Amino acid sequence: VEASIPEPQREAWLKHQVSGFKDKDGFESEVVRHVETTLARSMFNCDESAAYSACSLAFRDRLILEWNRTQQRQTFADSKRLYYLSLEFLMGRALDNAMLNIGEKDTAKAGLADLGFRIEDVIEQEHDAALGNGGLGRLAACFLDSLASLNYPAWGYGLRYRYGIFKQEIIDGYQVEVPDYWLDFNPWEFPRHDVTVDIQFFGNVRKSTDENGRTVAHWEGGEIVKAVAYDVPIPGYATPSTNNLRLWSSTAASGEFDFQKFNNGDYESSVADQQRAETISAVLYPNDNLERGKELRLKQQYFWVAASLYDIVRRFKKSKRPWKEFPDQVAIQLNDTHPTLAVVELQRILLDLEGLEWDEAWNIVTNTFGYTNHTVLPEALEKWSVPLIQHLLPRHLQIIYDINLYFLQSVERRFPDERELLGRVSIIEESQPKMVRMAHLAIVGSHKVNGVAELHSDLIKTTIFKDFVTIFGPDKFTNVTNGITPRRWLHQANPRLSELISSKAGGKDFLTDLNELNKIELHVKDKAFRKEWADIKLANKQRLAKHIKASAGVTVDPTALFDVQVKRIHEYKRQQLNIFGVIHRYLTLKAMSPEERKKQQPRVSIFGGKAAPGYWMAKQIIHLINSVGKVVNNDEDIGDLLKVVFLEDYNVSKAEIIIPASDISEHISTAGTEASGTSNMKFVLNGGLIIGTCDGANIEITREIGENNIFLFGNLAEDVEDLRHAHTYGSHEIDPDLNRVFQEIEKGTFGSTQDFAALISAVRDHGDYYLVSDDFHSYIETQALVDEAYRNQEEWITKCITSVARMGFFSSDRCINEYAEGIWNIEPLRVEKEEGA
Ligand code: KOT
Repeated sequence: VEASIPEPQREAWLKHQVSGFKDKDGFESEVVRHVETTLARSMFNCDESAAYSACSLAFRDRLILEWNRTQQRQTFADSKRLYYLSLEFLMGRALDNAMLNIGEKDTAKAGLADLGFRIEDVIEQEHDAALGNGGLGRLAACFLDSLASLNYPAWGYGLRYRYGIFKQEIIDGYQVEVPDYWLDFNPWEFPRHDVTVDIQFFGNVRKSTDENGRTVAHWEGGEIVKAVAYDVPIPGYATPSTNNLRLWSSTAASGEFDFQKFNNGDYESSVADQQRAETISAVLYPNDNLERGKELRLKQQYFWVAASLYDIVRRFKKSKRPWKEFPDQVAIQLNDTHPTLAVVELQRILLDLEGLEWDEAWNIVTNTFGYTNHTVLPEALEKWSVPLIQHLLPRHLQIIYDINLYFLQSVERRFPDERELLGRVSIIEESQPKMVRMAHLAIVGSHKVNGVAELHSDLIKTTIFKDFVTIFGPDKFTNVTNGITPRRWLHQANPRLSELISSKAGGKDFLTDLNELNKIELHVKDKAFRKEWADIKLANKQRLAKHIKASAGVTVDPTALFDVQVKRIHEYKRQQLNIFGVIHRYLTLKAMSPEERKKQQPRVSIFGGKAAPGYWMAKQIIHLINSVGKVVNNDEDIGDLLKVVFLEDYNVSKAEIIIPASDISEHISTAGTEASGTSNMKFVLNGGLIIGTCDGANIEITREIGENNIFLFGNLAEDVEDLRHAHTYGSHEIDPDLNRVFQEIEKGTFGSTQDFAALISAVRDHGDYYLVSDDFHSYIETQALVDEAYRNQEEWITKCITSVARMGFFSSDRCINEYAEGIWNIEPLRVEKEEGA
């Protein structure tokens, strides 16, 4: 690396090499320097917010130096890189993570104390980077952590939204959305005003013939929007490797304003042009598992994909390799179908701009891409109308049609007698208007397609992508079960548990090799260990109880059973089943004598999660939860036996408080609907048990921890179709206990009955698509088993310790290694570990 500096200047450069702070004293001096110079504040009026900024800048300096070295190492090694394309990166806070991954949190803690600050208060100042909706975006963030920690050469590419997922307020029991403007002061990004790409939209296609008689397409006219790169350093844990997340921001192409218009006095319209360009990266679409086909969303997708590919191709071309080596240097992973236009864009670059022949170009394209499917829900499968693509991206539509033509021709040659097959697998749906099926395009354009948990990967092969298995063979389809990073979700969120585990597992190796957790199972009978384990859980519950009091105004008893369901609000995730169950519990308690009540297990039912702003039913569920809480929490007969809490604005940093405090968490989706789920893994890793359906990763969690350590209930995925059919065509008897719950709601016990009518009639009158009634009895019975099991605290703690010990499989490190080996064909770059890291 040093040899890259020209000899005459080398000495000067090396003499002044920057290294960032080295110890507590150095850290303090950097903090003070940043307060006084970078922030231009006097050290005598440095508040917690300034301390956060200065502390972050001190750590950022360390990160960016390692980032530089990592990029140089990768360039010199010239090995294959992975590019992870995701419209969502749900990063949460960066400071705590940077301190822990660099291994200098203790230094910072002591240094901040010297300067008059508590590190917890400083960490609390940071605004979450919430550029995602839920599981899909958080998975991308866990993957970045693992890629860096495992020293893989990898970049993330995304959009720099000015507004992340909205902030949720609960007003009179209803969700209210408030914009999340998070960029006021963001020390974690580096604007690269020199790294820009012009992105074209609209216009038309002219064809010409070149000297070899080959038809060449020229995409002309339309408008140009400029993409500007913002880089976010991603530190690996206990390694100097620091990868890059590049986020694109949109701005008007010709400087600030169109000067022509400006000078003509058309000031307003030149400002409007600027604003229109900036609109592209302005806001994250707040839908989870739902696609609504909005033009601006398609613009976002193309803007981000085109900028990223230009960047990737530019980097590849510097190596002066022949094009056929592109897939040996570049792997691109499509995080769901959102970046599928990348397939078309790369084909366009190779064909129209680089002059390759179709087949040669297509070979390169299909060997480059991998596609991850995250959902089978029909309303989430992306389709774009042909007229919209024609208007926005005329050349891309032609290429999509050509891809489809060659694909269907090959299918027809191999399956000449199956006429319906062509229509089923076509990339174009012959509807009115015609639609482009993005999943079909992603499958045809990739060399591997994977699901995110075993059941899910089986389901896509046997249902939505069945025909493609026939066409491409089973080897193209594979499973990579999701994982989570133990750094954030154990070490950072639950430092005391992490410490206790390291004392019994022979050090911190479990943080980089999660299978090491199994060593703690040997200590399951150790009294002192169990006592400390229980103390930690109680302390985490006390912390959450404080948060509940402060944010929801409800007093809860930290020794009660904490029952948690936090995730996006969605009918398929069945928060309605949970709240109906809570009402059933309330009615049961009410019907008991005071003596009988005394024997019951006290519970706190904790909910959290956002509803998409346009998802009316989800908003009604939130309203019902809050309405039930209002009644139950103020009922003197009930007291501490049951409390119902809805926690406002669930996000990554709140998850870090909530998850370690859970006794039982709910993962109760209708079987076959939740592709994986990842919070289920986080809860178990933090010593909580789960109640769940046989769905997504719950199944593999059961396989790993043993069925005695999980509370499974409900119908199986294989029975769902028949049950739904029976609801529609047979008679649909509602579970009698559930009927009693409905009657109570309809009596007005929880307020205005009108609001909740739709939740009831979805079950009673509209086919109960999510099988709430079918699973109700089994759910209630299983909850009773949970109460019983919790009463035996010794048994319960044994279950918790045993489960944690067996969770090694669910590290995102395992998951990333599977992708690297089976899909990306990339290898880690060896780096010498720094001393003390
Ligand atoms: C789909 C469309 C728009 C936005 C998000 C989605 C989406 C999210 N599709 N699947 N997911 C979730 O992805 C997680 C990570 O793989 C899974 O654990 C979870 O089950 C999916 O619902």
